Amino acid sequence: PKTIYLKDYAPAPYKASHINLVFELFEDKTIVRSEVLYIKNPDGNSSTLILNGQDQTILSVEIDGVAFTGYMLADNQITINEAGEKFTLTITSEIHPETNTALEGLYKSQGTYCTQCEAEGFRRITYFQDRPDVLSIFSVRIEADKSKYPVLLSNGNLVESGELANGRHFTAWNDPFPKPCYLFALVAGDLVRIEDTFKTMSGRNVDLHIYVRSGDEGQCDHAMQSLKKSMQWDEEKYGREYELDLFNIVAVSDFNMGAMENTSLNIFNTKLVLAHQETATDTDFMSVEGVIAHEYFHNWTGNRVTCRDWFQLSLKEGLTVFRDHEFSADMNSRSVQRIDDVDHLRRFQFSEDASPLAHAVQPDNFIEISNFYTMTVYEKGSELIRMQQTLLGEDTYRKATDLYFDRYDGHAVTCDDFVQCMADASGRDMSQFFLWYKQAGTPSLIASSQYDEEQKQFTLTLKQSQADTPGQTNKKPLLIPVAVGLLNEQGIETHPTQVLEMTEREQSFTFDNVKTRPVPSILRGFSAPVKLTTDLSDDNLRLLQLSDTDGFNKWEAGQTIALRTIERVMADSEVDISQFIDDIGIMIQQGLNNKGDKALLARALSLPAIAVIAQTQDVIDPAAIDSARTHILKAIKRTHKDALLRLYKDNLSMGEFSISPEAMGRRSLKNTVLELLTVTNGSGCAALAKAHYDHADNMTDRVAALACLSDSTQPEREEVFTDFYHRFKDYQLVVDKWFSLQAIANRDEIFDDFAKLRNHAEFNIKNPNRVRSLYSAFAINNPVKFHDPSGQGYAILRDAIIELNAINPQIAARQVTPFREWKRYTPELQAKMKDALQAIMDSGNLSSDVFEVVSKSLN
Ligand code: HT7
Ligand code: ZN
Repeated sequence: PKTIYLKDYAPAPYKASHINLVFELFEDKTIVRSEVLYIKNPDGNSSTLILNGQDQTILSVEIDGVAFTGYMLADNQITINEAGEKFTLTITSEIHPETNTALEGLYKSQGTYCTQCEAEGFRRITYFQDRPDVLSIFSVRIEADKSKYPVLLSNGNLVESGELANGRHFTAWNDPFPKPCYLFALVAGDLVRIEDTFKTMSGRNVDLHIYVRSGDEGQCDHAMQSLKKSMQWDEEKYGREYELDLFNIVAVSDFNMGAMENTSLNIFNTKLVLAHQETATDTDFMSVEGVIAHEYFHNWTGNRVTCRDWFQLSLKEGLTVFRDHEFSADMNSRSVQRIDDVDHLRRFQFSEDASPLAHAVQPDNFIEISNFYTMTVYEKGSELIRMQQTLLGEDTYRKATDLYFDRYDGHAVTCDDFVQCMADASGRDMSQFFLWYKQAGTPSLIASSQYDEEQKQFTLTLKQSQADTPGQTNKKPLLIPVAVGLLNEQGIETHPTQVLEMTEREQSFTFDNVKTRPVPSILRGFSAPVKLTTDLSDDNLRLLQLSDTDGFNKWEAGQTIALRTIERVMADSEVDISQFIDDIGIMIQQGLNNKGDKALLARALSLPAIAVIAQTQDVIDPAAIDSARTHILKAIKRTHKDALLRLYKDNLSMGEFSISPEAMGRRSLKNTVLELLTVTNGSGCAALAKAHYDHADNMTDRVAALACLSDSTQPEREEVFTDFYHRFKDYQLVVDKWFSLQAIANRDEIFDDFAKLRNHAEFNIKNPNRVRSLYSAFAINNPVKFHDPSGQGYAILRDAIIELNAINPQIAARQVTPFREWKRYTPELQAKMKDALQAIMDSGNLSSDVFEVVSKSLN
C-alpha cells in the first residue's frame, strides 16, 4: 500500500463544475451513467486527468458524445493524458450494491439502497476525481422498481418525478450548491416519513423529513426535536441559517460509523436516530441529540466550507465536535457535559496518543484515510477549537468564525486558513498555537506553587513537555491556556478565573494581593488537553472537591484523590483508606440532604474507569487495577450500605418519565448507587438488581440492572437476561445491548458465553452495530477478561479481525484499536498481544485499512 503525504498536495488538474448522474437500480446490478463537464484548472499544473474508480465494470466511455478509447485503466484509475481544455466525459459502468459488504459507495442495508461516500466511497460509484477540492453541481436521476423502492432520494431539491414502464418510477434531483463528491448521497427504499417544519431566522420555512423503516416511526420524535433545536442554536450562536427548502434524515441499520452529513440528505445509523424511553437509555438520548446536531452543524462547517484535502479533516470534524459539545452543554448541564467529554477524551484519545498510532490533529501522511477518523482528529481537534475560543474570548471568537464563513463559503480550505481567521479577527499571532495541530502526543504539565507571606504574593510555576511520538522528536513548547482561580483556606474564591498563557517550557505566574496561602484551582474547565500533575496535597484537593466554583475541577479534585487512593491500594492492599471512604460518606450524606446536582453527585461517587486509571500507569496490569478498584468499591459498600440504600430509595420514585437534565440526573444517581450496592455479587445483590429490573419503566433502569447482574453467577442473572431478550427481540438496537451486556461480564464463564453469543442466530458479522455490540464491548469494556493471562481474549479479537478483513475492511481496522497499546502492558500480556498482531499480519490478503493499523502498531 502507498503512503500519501500532505507535502505532495497539488491542485486538481481539472475542474468538474457540473455532474449529471443517472442510476438504474436492478436487483442484480446497478447501472450508473455519469456525465461531467471538465475544464482545465488554471491553478493546476498538469493536463493529465486522473479519475479514481473501484469495483466497477466500465460499459462505455464517450468524450463530447463520441466513443473514446484513448484512456489507460490501471490501479483503480482512468488516466487521460493531454485531456484538452474543456470537454464532456460520459462514463457508463455497472456496480453491485447488492453484494457490497464494505458499506462504502452504494450498498444495501436491509433492502434499502444507501450510500456512504466519505471519505473515498464515491469512486466505488463512478470514475471521478475523488478528492474534496473538486466542487460540482450535482444533478441526479434515480430509476427503480416502484413497489420495492417507493422512496427515491438524493441531495438538494426534487425537480421531477414520474412513472416508467414495467412498474418502475424515477425522481430527479438538483443540488444548487457546488459540493465535493464525498457529500453525494442516494437512498432508495420502502420507508415511512415523519414530517415537521422549521422557520429560519429570515422567515423561510424548511421541510424536515425523517425516513425510517415502517414500525420505527414512534421512535423519531426526539431526533426531530433535536434537529429543530440544532437549527435554532446555529442561528443564535453562529449566525448560520439553513439555505435549502428541505432537510432529510434517513436511518439505516448497516452503517460503518454514526452518521453522515451529505448535503440535505443526512444518512444515519439507526442507533443515532431512534430513541424511545422503552428502548433507549439516557445515554442513547444524549447521543441522538449530539449526533443529530453534529451532522446538522456540518452544513456550514464541512459542507459550505469544506476541506482542501483529507489531511484537513479536523478542519470540519474538530470544529463540528466543538460545536456539538457546546450545543449539548447549552441544552443540558454544562458541567456534566464537560466532565463526560473530558472523561471520553482521556479514555480514548489519550490512549491513542500513547500508542504507536499517535498522530497530529493535522497528520502529514496516511495510507488509508478511513483510519484517520480518529479521536485525535475529532476530540483533540475539538479541544484545539475550544482553546482558541478561550484565548480570543467568546466575542472575538465569534468575529473570527464570521470571518471564516464570509471568506471561505463555497471553498475547500485548510486548518491553517481557519487559524488565520482567528489571527486576523483578533490581531494575535497564532503561529505558536498552530503547533497544536502539528505535534502529536498529550503534553504533560507540571505545576508547583510558592507563597510569599510577606509580599502577599502567590507564584505558580508551570513546566510543559511533549514526549516523542512516531516520526516526531524534540517538540517545541506550545501556547497553553491555563485557566486558574484561587481559593482561601475556608474554600472561598479570592481570585476568579484568569487565563494564563503559557508559551515557554517553564514559566512562572504571580498573583498579587493574596492574603493567606491559597489553594489554586488549576486548568479549570480542562482549559487545555494536557496531563496535569500538581503539588496539591490530599487536603487541598478535598477543599477543591467541596468548594471549587468550577464544576469540572470540583469533580476532577475528587477523581485525583480516588486515583491516588487506587494507586496506594495497588502498592499495598492493606493500606488505610478510611479517610477516602469517610469522604464518600460525606457525599452520600449530601445526597441524602438533597444538596447539589444529582448528575454531578453520581459522577463524584464513581471511581475512574480501568481505562482512565491505565493512562496513569507506567506498566498496565488490568487485573491489578481491577482488584484495587473493587477492593475500594467493596469497602464503600461495607461502610455505607445503609446510607446507600436510603439514597437509592430516595431516588426511586420518578413520576412521569422525562429526559430533563434533572430526571436524567436522578436516574444516574440511583443507578450509580445500585452499582455500589451490588458490587459484591451475592444473592442479596442479585435480588436487588432483579427488583430494579422488574420495576423499571424505562431502558436506562433496565440496562443498569442488567449491568449489575452481568458479572453475577446467581440464578437471577439468567432469568433477567432471558426476559430481556424475549421482551425486546424485535428491536435490533436493544438486542445489541443484550449482546454487549453479556460481553462485558467479568466472570469465569465469559469465554464459553462468548462462543455461544458468537454462534447465536441473531449474531451477524456483516452488521457493524452487532460487531461492535459483541467484539468492541468485550475488548474495550471487559478489560480484565480481554487481557486474560491465557490469551483467549486476544484470540477472540484476532480471529474476528481476520474474518472481518475480507468483509468490511473499515470495521476490521477499527477492531485493532484495543491491541495498539500493547507495549504498555506487562511483559506477559505484551508478548501475547504482539503475537496476535503478528498473526493478523501473517494472515494474508490484508486490506490497506488493516495493513496500516497493524503494521504501525507493530512498529
Ligand atoms: N463525516 C462523517 C464521516 C463518516 C465516515 C468516514 C469513514 C467511513 C465511514 C463514515 N461514515 C461517516 C461522520 C461525521 O463525522 O459526521
Ligand atoms: Zn463529523
